[in-house]
Amino acid sequence: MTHLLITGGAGFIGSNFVHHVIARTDHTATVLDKLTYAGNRESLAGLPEDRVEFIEGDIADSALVDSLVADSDAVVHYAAESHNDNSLHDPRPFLDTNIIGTYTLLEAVRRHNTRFHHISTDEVYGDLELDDPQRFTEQTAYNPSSPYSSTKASSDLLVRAWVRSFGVRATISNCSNNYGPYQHVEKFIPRQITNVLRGVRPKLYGAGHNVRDWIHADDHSSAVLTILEKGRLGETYLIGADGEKDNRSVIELILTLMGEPADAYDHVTDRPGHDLRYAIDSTKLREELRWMPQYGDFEAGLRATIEWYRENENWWAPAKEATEAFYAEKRQ
Ligand code: NAD
Ligand code: TDX
Repeated sequence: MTHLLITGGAGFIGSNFVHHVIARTDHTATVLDKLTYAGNRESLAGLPEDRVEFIEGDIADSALVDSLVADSDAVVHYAAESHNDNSLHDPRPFLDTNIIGTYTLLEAVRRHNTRFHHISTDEVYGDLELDDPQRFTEQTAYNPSSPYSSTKASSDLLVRAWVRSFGVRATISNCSNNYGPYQHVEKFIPRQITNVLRGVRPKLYGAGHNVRDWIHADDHSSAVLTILEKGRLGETYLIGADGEKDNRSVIELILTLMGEPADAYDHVTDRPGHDLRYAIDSTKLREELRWMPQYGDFEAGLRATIEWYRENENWWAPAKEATEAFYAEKRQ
């Protein structure tokens, strides 16, 4: 049996991973999470207390991190400031958590020779033209656009350096856009679903031609577990499920699935520096580690996600007002 330290496990993808691991393995887990505005203990409700321990704390707290790493067989590192729009208005927390926090964890796993898996994003590669036949691969050069993605790129480079210079036993994964339960209402899909549930018109940035490569959060979890179990140390694996969709199509599909006219949304001020297109080639992960996504049907996954938000208003309602107040102030 393995004991995992999961950072950011009260956030969207981290909590999905905790549920996935508890359901599919006999591992135990300690979740280390600062409970920022993005963290929610309710996302871990119902998990067995004898298998999941929760610690509220900061990944940049080296004494705390050291003691937790000492008691763990492996660290899976999700904690981050994760929202591009926030990073455009106040970048500082992104440097503190994404760079200094990752550095703090790396120093601890180096001291204790602990297996480390670093969660990252396809945004480190910048963006692609709409008609570019190429997709991102593990060989694509780093070219981040936003404060968020530049701090994630920095954290990836720290991991690579700690592998090469100090022999840290680490792997990295860069995944595309996730959707599914427990995603904060600041993000595109939950923002629009909860707007419709509240009788508010969805908000599309600019013309909405931007393309994102959608993957269900549970497929991200199975990929991370596969890399943790079978990945080659020092390697990077891209995670994606061939889910490219433009934002306009996604907003129109949400409206249609929720019984509203497909054009009942507003165009709002575009995001500065808005990346045009992300697209992942996950051949390495599929061929080398035999991973396959299970949620091939985006429409079915989206319908289930809409149902989840319909049934879990208690989970998202407390964050909705503050999130929309932020967007209203920034006119997005
Ligand atoms: P999220 O914002 O929903 O969750 C982040 C969690 O980290 C929260 O629970 C928060 O409280 C916690 N946290 C923040 N700062 C902390 C600190 N200093 N110490 C301890 N905990 C802290 O983010 P998410 O969307 O679940 O993303 C998780 C990870 O996956 C991030 O590393 C992100 O870069 C990566 N990722 C996200 C996506 C996506 O589509 N959302 C895609 C690819 C990669
Ligand atoms: O109200 C909105 N309207 C809109 O058109 C919002 C919130 C977003 N958008 C657009 C911007 C993007 O093109 O939708 C797309 C998705 O936006 P986000 O949900 O903010 O995600 P994105 O910026 O693509 O980044 C996400 O995927 C990669 C995650 O937030 C990152 O953490 C991850 O690394």
